[in-house]
Amino acid sequence: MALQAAALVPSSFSFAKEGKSGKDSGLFGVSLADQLKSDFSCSSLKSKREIGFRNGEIRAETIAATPSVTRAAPAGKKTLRQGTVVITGASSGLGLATAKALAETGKWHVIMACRDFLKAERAAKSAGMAKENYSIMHLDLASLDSVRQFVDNFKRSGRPLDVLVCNAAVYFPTAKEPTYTAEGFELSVGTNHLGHFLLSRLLLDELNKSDYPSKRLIIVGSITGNTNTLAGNVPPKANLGDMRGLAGGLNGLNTSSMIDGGDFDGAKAYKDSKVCNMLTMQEFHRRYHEDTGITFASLYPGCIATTGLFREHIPLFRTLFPPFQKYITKGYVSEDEAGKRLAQVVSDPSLTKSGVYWSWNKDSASFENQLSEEASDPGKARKVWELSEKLVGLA
Ligand code: NDP
Ligand code: PMR
Repeated sequence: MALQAAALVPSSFSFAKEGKSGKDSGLFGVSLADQLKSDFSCSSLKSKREIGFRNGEIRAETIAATPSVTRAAPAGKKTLRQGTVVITGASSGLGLATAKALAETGKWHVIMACRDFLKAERAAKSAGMAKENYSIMHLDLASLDSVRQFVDNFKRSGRPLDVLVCNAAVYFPTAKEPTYTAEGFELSVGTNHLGHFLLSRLLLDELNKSDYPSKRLIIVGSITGNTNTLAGNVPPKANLGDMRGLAGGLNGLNTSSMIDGGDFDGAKAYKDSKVCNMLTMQEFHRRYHEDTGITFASLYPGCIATTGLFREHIPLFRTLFPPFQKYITKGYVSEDEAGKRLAQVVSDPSLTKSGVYWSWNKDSASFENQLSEEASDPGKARKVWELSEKLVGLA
């Protein structure tokens, strides 16, 4: 049993107070049960669209249908056309479950933006998604060329962009050494943050052009990047520091592979990338919400302990993590349920508020959650934005 527990407890784990201010300080003065309760209750581009199909998109439907009216609307109301949503990393886990939830309403055409066509096609089929409700387009977030190619292909597809969901992620908890993206950025921050940063910047004008009643950009965050929670206090904790590593390009050569300039730690790199995701969402909101009306949102969908995210973890962890989350922390959520939650953030008419980090309580009701001090720091958000712009070639 000791061995089993050890698989879940990082060697440096302790509940020692960290001298954090305000929001963080309540954490250690309460029982685990109390903490668990709160954790769960806790310029537009003018380029014309080229109509027609080019390589890069596998159409699941036989006819390239123009998004269509799907339902008879109540008299006097305009009928709503089928929305188009791009979901990155829709070949498994949360992305797939969200794609399924949206596709089966018939109101959405899901573009599954995936690095592995075949896997995505098999996943869509086994999820029972109807051919006319999805397409697959190639996207490898670990290559900025691939991101740019995806954006070109998308524009050529002639589809409008109504919602973009930045969902894909990688997690390397046991890696001793960093690995890198095509451009030489540490792979987890490079994929989870920088790839999505470029993608969403390049697609912003497509979103802006959409005539859909509620256009949205959603970047998936997580509790583990938020140090105002128990989960976010499991070492190694997220911490961007002064971002000297990010400023240097995270290449592990003349600079650290870690954002804060420290030694490589795969688990920390993932959590740091999630902080970047949540900060980026807020910076988008500050810069663009008022002018564009686009809703920018992030979320923690719950602990989906069974997904491929943990594929690089030791087998013992993968065995114990689901029951630990189900029965001990009670933070567990199934892939289906998590997919419904993210689908809500995509399409629920009541979730249009911008700049929000959504979470769900035990009854699966959504609420606006509080981000940690670091993950809500406007100065850090601006700095992440400006440094990232340079790294991806936008500034
Ligand atoms: P999965 O591993 O099941 O899904 C991740 C997806 O990202 C896969 O489809 C994967 O593709 C894709 N992906 C990875 N690298 C790339 C790349 N270079 N280019 C394109 N796609 C890529 O994990 P989850 O479903 O758990 O994770 C989805 C999101 O949910 C992540 O943002 C994660 O941070 C977040 N999250 C997850 C939680 C959990 O408990 N699982 C909790 C909180 C947040 P492929 O299939 O080819 O590997
Ligand atoms: Mg965590 C409220 C308790 C809670 C929640 C909701 C999570 C979610 N975790 C909680 C508590 C704990 N975890 C505790 C007390 C421990 C020490 C035993 C613990 C350990 C732990 C590990 C080793 N937890 C983990 C790991 C991982 O490797 C996962 C991770 O950090 O991935 C980055 C993880 C997670 N815990 C979560 C969630 C959602 C994760 C998954 C990853 C994510 O944020 O996307």
